[in-house]
Amino acid sequence: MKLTLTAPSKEAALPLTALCKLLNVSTGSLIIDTSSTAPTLTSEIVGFSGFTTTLSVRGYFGASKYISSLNPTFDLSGTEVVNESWINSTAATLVPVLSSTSFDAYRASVFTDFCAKLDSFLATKTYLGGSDGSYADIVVVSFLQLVLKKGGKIESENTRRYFNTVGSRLGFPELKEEEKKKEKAGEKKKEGKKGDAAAPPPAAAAAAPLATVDPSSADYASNKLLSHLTSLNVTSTTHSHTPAFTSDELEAAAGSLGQHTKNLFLKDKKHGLFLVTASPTSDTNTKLLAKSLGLTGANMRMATEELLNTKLDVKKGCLGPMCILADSEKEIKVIIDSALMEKDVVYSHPGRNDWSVGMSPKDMVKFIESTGHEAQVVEFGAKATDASGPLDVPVKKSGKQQKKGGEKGGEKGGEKGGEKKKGQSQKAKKKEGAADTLLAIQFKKMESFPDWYSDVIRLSEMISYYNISGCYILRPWSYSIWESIQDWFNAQLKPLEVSNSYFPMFVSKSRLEKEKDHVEGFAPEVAWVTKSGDGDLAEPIAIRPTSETIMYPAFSDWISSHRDLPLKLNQWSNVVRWEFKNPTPFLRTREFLWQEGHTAHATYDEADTMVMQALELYRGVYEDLLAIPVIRGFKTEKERFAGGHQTTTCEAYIPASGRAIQGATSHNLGQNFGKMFDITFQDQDGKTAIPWQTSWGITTRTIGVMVMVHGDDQGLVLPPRIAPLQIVIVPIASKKCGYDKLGPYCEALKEKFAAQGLRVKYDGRTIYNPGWKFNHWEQKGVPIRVEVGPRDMENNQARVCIRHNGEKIDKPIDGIAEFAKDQMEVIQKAMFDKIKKERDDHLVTVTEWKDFVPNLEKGNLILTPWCGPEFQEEEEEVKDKSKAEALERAGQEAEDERCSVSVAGKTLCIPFEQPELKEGTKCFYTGKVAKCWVLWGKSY
Ligand code: 87F
Repeated sequence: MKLTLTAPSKEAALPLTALCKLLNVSTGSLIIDTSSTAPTLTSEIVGFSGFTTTLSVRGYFGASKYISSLNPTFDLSGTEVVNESWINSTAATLVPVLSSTSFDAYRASVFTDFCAKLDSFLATKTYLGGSDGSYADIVVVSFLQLVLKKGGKIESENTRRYFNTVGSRLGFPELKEEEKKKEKAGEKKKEGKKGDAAAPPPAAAAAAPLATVDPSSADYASNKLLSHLTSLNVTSTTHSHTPAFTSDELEAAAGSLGQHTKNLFLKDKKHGLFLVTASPTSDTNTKLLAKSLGLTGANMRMATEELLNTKLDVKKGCLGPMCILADSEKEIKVIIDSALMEKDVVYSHPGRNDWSVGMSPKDMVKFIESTGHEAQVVEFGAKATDASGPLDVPVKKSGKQQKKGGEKGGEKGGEKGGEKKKGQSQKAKKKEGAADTLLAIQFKKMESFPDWYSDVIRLSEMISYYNISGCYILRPWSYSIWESIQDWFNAQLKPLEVSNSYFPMFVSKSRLEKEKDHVEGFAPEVAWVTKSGDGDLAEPIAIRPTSETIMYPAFSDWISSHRDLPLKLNQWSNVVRWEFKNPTPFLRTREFLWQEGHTAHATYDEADTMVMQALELYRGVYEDLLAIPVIRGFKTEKERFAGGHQTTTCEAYIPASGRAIQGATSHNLGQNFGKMFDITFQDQDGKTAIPWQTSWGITTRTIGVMVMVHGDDQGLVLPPRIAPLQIVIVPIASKKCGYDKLGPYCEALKEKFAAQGLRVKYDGRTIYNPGWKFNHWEQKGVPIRVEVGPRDMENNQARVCIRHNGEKIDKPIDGIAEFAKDQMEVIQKAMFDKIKKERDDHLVTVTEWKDFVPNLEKGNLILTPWCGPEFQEEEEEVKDKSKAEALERAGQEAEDERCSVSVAGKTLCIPFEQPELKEGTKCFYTGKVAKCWVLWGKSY
């Protein structure tokens, strides 16, 4: 298809070109008529005549700007002035659909919404704008076509007619009515079943054929369990079939799909509620189950239908593991049959028994864990009737299910309990017993870094997933690290006379947009509150993405004389930045926690001192608390905060990904904000002056960097200074020497450590065996584990195990606490030194372009001579060229625009510590005289 179009400006034409690229159509000739300044567009497109409607401009600009911005390879050198609210509204409708790689339930619901609005608009119109088509129509119909290609469905009549009218002029295939009708008939059939899915099918009802449920259907989108599943980004397929009430009926209706589940909701007076998901062929004898779970005095019974309805929000016959989502009180324990864990795909009901959703058992566990429940894997024997032989007593596979560490079985089960055999490959382990690996980190850091990271933050109990993309729950284990950072930071702020304060989280539109440079480029990330209840707010209000525009009007009120300066405030808060790139817990999240400092001073020099003092605090957080070396420096013109005068930064390095990451920033804002917010003071000579301001911030990203830098294949490794627990004491009980004897010995030991000011815990739980505990605390990164067994007691000693290097040292009780206290500093330093060496080994100097990309590929940080911080275009060229070259070398065409990281080399900073720059040294890229050394790298 070829389009010939005339656009009134380059700005207007480029987004349409972008859209065409996205659609893979040729733009033919593109004539740019820049003499037209009107916000309406004159176009000549094959099959269309000229149009002038506001809507066309709005739809056109909004959609195309967004489409364009999603793909950095589009040439968008011209930037247009557009009404941000158009873009925002487009962002809320079209963008989630267009930016998705799969067309899931969420996208389907957005699309259905969009079509419904469009449909009512088109009830009396053929085109959006006037009597003939316009840009808006092209954009909207192209958009519809894109969604159709992704698997979307146009359900509404007017929209379908409209699509065919405009689409035929654009050469899109017609959307046939027959297919629609067939679809509708199919839907009606299903709807007939929907309301009474739990009622037995009429005896004469013909069996419904197996069919895949369209994720874009309204039924799918409105299913809470499937929506939650979608939010977890797991692969699944849902099938519809005849409602099934028993395993036999299910087998008849959908047996061909593969491995189904039987699900039990059990109640025990003493031990509470259990949701059991097992293979239909497993023996789910409740006595054996109770025994297997180590429950004493248990009498497990089927829970009543009422309990099923109230606790799991599901009707009888429709139960599946996903129903656990309803248990917000977390009172139900989830048990999974280990036989299911060995299957590739497992099917269960998503709350209705005429649907079965298939997913991998790992994803089933992911779902359960995302609801805040632990999935306990238990091995049930096969049913007695099963040909495989007599009934076995269920054996607990994971250590978590072991009852007592000291019992024979417990000792034997040590390895199964989660302790890893050194030198045994993960895969081999996985094969041996899938249930074991459930509680262990399943990925190796250097083999599958993102998966490893996800496992570590969940299994260490730092993060739980949440049902809004980009938002995560910070559990006590991670929040406590944040509190350590806060405590340390607050103590440092005192001598600097910076006071904590708190400002509102909302900001009015006029204030947010007062300083244009400041919001420019950031605008798409601002989240707005537009409604209260059903009503629209008189004016939308933004949720703070940062607080300059919230604090500085108050600064204007408070500052009038030099006596009011310096004003030094800090705030601990949450901020919201609605990112569209892939989120990563801690590193890139839509809401995050931070500290933001804002100060005003009488002189530039005072402000500059403050900037450096704040940066020094950030160095302290990274190097002294988190044991992560950083490089401090200035940002180049291109990378600095546009609203300010100069930006300084702390850059950290993550060896496992070969990427740098900005750790924190401190800005010298100059007088820019003072001018905009009318902040003035009478100086000592009585003259009116504008103060010099600074702002600086560090976020919960710190925690993610720490995990990535120090973690290993066993899980988290915490630097002692911020570890919520520094020592855990684990008793190794035996039949002869049980908890009764070991307990007091361990408690006394605990007191010794506590007296040294160490954060210590005695893990005397009898339901977990030592192997399970070793694994658990290793995953959580506790710096020292102290093991106490019968022999240790006899010899008046204990075994000290160091998490970060695996060393084990037997120490007499006398002096053990002093030793541990010293070890904390030894470990802290060793962890820092190890990472510093690794970082320094990846720090190279490059003076010629040819060496640049090969070093980026090695994951190196690259120091080059550079023509100067002001050469923005050249810097952009290096970025683009290095990306193109790296992709070519890797044999790839383009990067996924949703990906949060790029292969391009970016400037990280102009390090404060500059090596000598010999006279006559040339810039490695432009060949001009070099003015400084610049640090480059791939970054987050
Ligand atoms: C996103 C949306 C709107 C960053 C944003 O670095 C505005 C912004 O101004 C924005 N993302 N920024 C820059 C923040 C500057 C500055 N603020 C105080 C800091 C440290 C803490």
